Amino acid sequence: MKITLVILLFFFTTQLSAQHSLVFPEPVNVEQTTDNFVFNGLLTVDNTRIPSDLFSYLRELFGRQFIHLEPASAKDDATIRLKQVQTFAYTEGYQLSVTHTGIEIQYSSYASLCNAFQTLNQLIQNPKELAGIRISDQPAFAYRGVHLDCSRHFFSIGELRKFIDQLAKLKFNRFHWHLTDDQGWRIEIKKYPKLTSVGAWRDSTLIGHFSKQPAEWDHTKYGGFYTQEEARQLVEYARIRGIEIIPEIEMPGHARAALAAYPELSCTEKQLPVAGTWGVFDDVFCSQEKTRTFLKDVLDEIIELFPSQVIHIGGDECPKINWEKCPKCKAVMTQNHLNTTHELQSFFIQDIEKHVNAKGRTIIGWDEILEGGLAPNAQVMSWQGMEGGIAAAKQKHRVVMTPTSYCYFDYYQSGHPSEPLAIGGYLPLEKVYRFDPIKGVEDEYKQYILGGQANLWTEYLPTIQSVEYNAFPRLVAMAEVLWNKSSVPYSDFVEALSSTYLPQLRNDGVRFSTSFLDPTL
Ligand code: TNX
Repeated sequence: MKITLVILLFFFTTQLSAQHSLVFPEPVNVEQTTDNFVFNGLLTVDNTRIPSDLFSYLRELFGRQFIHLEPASAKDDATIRLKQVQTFAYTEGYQLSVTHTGIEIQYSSYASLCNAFQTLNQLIQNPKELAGIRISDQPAFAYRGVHLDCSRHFFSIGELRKFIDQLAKLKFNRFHWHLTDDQGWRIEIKKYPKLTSVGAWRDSTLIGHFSKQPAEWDHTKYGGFYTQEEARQLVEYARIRGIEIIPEIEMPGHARAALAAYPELSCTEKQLPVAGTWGVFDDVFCSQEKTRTFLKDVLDEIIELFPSQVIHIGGDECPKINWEKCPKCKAVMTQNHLNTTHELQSFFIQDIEKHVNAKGRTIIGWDEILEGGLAPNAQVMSWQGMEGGIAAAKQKHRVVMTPTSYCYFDYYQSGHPSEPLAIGGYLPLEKVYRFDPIKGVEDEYKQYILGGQANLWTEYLPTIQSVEYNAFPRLVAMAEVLWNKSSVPYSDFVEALSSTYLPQLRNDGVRFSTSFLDPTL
């Protein structure tokens, strides 16, 4: 009898803890109570504790749920009571409780306050009553990122704002903005105006016309760019929502758009167009000093625009074939006693790093920056697998894990024949949910793994709707991985996703895939 009771109790408690709450990503500790708070569509808060731009955002966020968030007339009668504390081990953690007397939030920082309000917003199911609850929460990883390639296809600032709103809801805290690549340079640089007057535009004959016959091809221009003012405003927009934007300027590879604008920066100095097809191209930035000076000038303007501690300098997929044949590169090698073009790549990145470090910032690059020796303070974004990241962590470099097998959201999410054409690969929702950014990392090096990131490369994602379709719901799974290491069983996550989160996405006008619901795919 006793044993049955224990088994029953065990079953009951694990069942309870297995369920996913209303909040995505699932908070670390959730205790449901029956001490409900009854109210009437109006929540009041001491807004002197909330920066005014955050308060305006929160009013708009809650307004979408038909909740009026108002400043409390007197501090003591606020229905949301805020208390700043210094005791949380993690700066982003918070505590939130709902009782019949109202809502109490304990927070420690701006990020923590944002996270608490995102949680509260998701708890609201009806504008008259909030179920009693006690939450104490903190993220598993400090870096929770999403990358979007705005070179292969261009997305307007309005579209990016809507996207960032969705990232904020899921408590992502980094937006990696891929601004340059072979097929388009997307950020205004005052010193080099041709980067955008020439480099932001390509002939759309081949790409963008997948479904057309050659006879139907036109030669219209495709492209666009962000002005510095627009970039500044987006940085601010994201900051208010607790998200830091990390800009990426690709070097020495993926440079065809820049070289179309300034051919003298390549080894051959040949005038080539902005790339009009996908892939990896042999024409890259020459390693000569003139080119490195150009890139330093570009980075100076980028550093002015983006306050992020890290600046992404690309570093991936740089064929060395032109460097091998280039007298200017040969001279750099001789002068600096370099034996191989891999060492030359390392020299190139280290030279750029010195410049960025002198401005008080840190570089981050794709894992090819390990080749020929890692720059002394560089952080590594490990994409080809976990190995690059593990090797970098062993050298005590900070790492963001973003292996293709778990993090490439340009891959197919199901095998259904109606899936839109993708770059290849197969990454279903469940696999994302099973991602572990510290798998295979020895205990003493785990501290160097900052977190993980989902990457949205857009060769095959021509519109923001197609980006959304590939992003959701896989981003919800990634948020769970990075916030709570997927603490809830997958089947419970999926159930809650369908009943609770997908309706919210629908409500927000965000496209998403439901292919995960079909177990045969
Ligand atoms: C590899 S990941 C790339 C990108 C492509 C992507 C397509 C990385 C650093 N480079 O240039 O868009 O694959 O999946």
